[in-house]
Amino acid sequence: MSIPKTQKAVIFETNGGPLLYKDIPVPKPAPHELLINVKYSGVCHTDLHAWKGDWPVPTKLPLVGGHEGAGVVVAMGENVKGWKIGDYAGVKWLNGSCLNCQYCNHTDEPNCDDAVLSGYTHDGSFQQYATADAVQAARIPAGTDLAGAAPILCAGVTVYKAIKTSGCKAGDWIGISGAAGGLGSLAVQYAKVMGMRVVGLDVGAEKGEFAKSMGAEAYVDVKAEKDVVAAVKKITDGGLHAIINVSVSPAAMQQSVELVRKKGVVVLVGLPQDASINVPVFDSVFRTIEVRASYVGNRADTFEAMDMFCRGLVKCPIKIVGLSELPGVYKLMEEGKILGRYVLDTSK
Ligand code: 8ID
Ligand code: ZN
Repeated sequence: MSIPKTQKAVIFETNGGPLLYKDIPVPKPAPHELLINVKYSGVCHTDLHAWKGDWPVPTKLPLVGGHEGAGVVVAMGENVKGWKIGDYAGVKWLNGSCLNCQYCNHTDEPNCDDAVLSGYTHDGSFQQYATADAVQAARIPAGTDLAGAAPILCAGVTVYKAIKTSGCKAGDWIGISGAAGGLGSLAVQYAKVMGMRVVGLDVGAEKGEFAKSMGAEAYVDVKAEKDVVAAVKKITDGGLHAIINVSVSPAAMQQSVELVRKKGVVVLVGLPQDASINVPVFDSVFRTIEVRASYVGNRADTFEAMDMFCRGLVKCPIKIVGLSELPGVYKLMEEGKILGRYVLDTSK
């Protein structure tokens, strides 16, 4: 397999600065890394946060973003075991960890102090050739539709794990706040497959139609509905058993505390800039509610989420555009105009 010396990528030199579509060198895999010819990459809202510099953890600069890259292994470092050239592989958010600390030992590798993050501290999948730690790279079965599989690598894994974190059981009511977005559209489907009854929450009627087409049993338009709490309580006969917050709205996250019933669980996933929520102590004790956080997933979560996709239990609602069109995708995302996930074709 011939590997070129240069490739197309989208790179930025300062947070919020120009997104340059240009030729850059093809990276060389370190001894523990794969070189993956990325065919498709999903665009996650995290990539937009990273470009804008929204979070207190700094990005590497210059940076190639992207962490939902699906492609083919074309080379590997001398220490790599268990992969072969031609295997399908995925670049995901977690791109290496120490594998030796208390968190790694308990398979909480995303919490490792030395975690390497694709499209954040390590150049990611908005390029034609990306390097990925061979331990953390996702395995994608041969013959899988790579464009369709790309969003599973972050959005799918993250929401699958978040639903498990919620402790919801089959038959329970689960709310998905941000139901029509990249994470939300998959969360609705995974929750349904796992037997839960889903209430989607998002902004506008079009997003409601979309969330219902993904499997939501009910939908609450948070902008049109005057009393969101009452509406959710009515649908669910007293409140949600849990709610997964995948919106980018601090107000929605705050309100989610009121949407769960007694003993309910609020799961924080979306990461709006500078957000915090206030949980009144009396109310939380008296109603015995819990606020939990969920951060991507580990290798087992990745395997399980991908397996459910490959068995056709969930589908990624994608729109494919060229890699060079990333700035336009960020604009639509910022304006809240995306249904599901945009996926970039790296050949264009
Ligand atoms: O591991 C993690 N915790 C993790 C992993 C991946 C992504 C966290 N994230 C974070 C991202 O960084 C981002 O902050 O999850 C958030 C959502 O990512 P996304 O799904 O990729 O974003 P999107 O496609 O833009 O979807 C957001 C949805 O939220 C809706 C929007 O309409 C959109 O459908 N929304 C908004 I903005 N305000 C809302 C509100 N007030 C709302 N929905 C309900 N109520
Ligand atoms: Zn992501």
